[in-house]
Amino acid sequence: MIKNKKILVVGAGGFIAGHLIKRLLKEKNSIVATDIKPKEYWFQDFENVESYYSMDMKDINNCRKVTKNIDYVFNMACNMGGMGFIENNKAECMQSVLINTNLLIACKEDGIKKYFFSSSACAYNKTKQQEVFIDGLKENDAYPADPEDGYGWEKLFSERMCRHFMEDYGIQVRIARYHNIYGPYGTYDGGREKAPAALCRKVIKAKKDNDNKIEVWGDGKQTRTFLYIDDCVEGTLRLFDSEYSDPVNIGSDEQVSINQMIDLIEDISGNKKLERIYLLDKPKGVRGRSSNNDLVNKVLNWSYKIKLKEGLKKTYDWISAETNKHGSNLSRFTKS
Ligand code: GDC
Repeated sequence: MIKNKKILVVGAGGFIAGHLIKRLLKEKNSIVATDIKPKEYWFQDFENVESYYSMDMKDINNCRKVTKNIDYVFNMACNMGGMGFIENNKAECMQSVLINTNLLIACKEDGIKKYFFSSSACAYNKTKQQEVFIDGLKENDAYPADPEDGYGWEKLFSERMCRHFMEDYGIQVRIARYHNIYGPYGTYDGGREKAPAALCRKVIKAKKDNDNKIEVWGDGKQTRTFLYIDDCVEGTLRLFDSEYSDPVNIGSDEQVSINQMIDLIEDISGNKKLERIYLLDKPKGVRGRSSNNDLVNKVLNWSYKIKLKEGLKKTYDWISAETNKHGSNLSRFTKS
């Protein structure tokens, strides 16, 4: 694992980066952290970060300010969210190409040796995700290119930009395709939340209000695989340490329907079964998505550990504590 290095983390105020930084600090690395959000809205507080900046990394001048004397760069920044956000904000999502491109240019100018890019399962060809239960997506299923409109195109394009900076300028790149990462210290309300946090929140609220219904987007039969944040951070660091420079799935292969995930959350809540109101006109994304983990198992000799029920319990307990603390007031985890 990386130790005693100086690392730039871009998107430091976000969910995955917050957990990553915590781990990098534990390994005695020194961190330069940037995010477009003002510091009070970053999802985690870090007392011992060497320096932090609230600035827009789409601007190359800002990238140039922070790439000096850095060993490694983790680009965890993009304008994103769950289906409710990415389906309705395609232009916003696509502009994140500017962050990755300008950051790579600044890295090249400053002789950065190694660069991490956080890609997404949304890079995969949509036509391979039209059935409810599908075989796990293998890395070469991203081509021929037909990714999620907007957000997925940004990810696929940026993956290739990384590859060309490696081929043409020798910057080592590592690229993870994340499959719906969830856990504490992430968005659970406000429009950017993904299904695990959104459905935990809805079940918690129904219990509190003594309501017997929840709203579900789509018919609940659509499937996904969800990866708990601790496994995501472990996989990310192992991938960074590896010799493998093409994109790799970082996901779980525990494929569930949204209905099955709600069953798990209801069990965790200890509450009665809720009536599900299916909202068929809400954003649904692909019909079925699952991660094939053959490559990650082979190149990292590693597999994720945390089962969905265990991860959902930790997430549920955290959201429950947050909503008790903040009530209906917005917290930094709910502002979009
Ligand atoms: O938002 P998401 O988790 O993103 O939605 C999964 C499925 O859950 C969708 O079919 C959605 O309609 C359904 N769903 C049911 N109820 C709800 O209340 C709800 N809220 C939400 N958000 N969904 C609900 C994601 C991207 C990410 C990321 C990952 C990578 O797509 O949004 O940005 O890149 O993919 O795997 P999902 O899995 O479609």
